[in-house]
Amino acid sequence: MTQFRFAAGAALASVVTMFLLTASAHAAAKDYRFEVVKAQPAGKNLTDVSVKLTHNPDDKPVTGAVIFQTKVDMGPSGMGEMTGKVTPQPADAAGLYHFRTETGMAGTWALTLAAKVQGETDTVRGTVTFDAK
Ligand SMILES: [Cu+2]
Repeated sequence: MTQFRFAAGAALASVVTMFLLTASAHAAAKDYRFEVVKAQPAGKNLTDVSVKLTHNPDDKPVTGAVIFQTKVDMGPSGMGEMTGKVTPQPADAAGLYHFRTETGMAGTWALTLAAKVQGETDTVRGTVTFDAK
């Protein structure tokens, strides 16, 4: 009986460990936020959007993240199926990430980003909104 209890306890402990590892990995991705710092018209149907990535626990800007997925759509205006084009521009040392967006109509658009952050196993994802003129 003692041996059985020990085995059950060990199994439970490993389940708890797995759960904690999973929970902390998910918490890591939520420790970040994307914010629009500037959205500037850059010609017909073009808007230059600058986004700041911040690590919430210490409120510090994140530099050197690799943005590997981008998308713009008109979801915030009730037209989620309407998409545009995003061209990432070089990031700067201050932790600002720049994108040129090409949008087919004026209104509020969503920019969705997926990033790899140094030291973070989880992908960091976020969506920001901006106005296209
Ligand atoms: Cu639209």
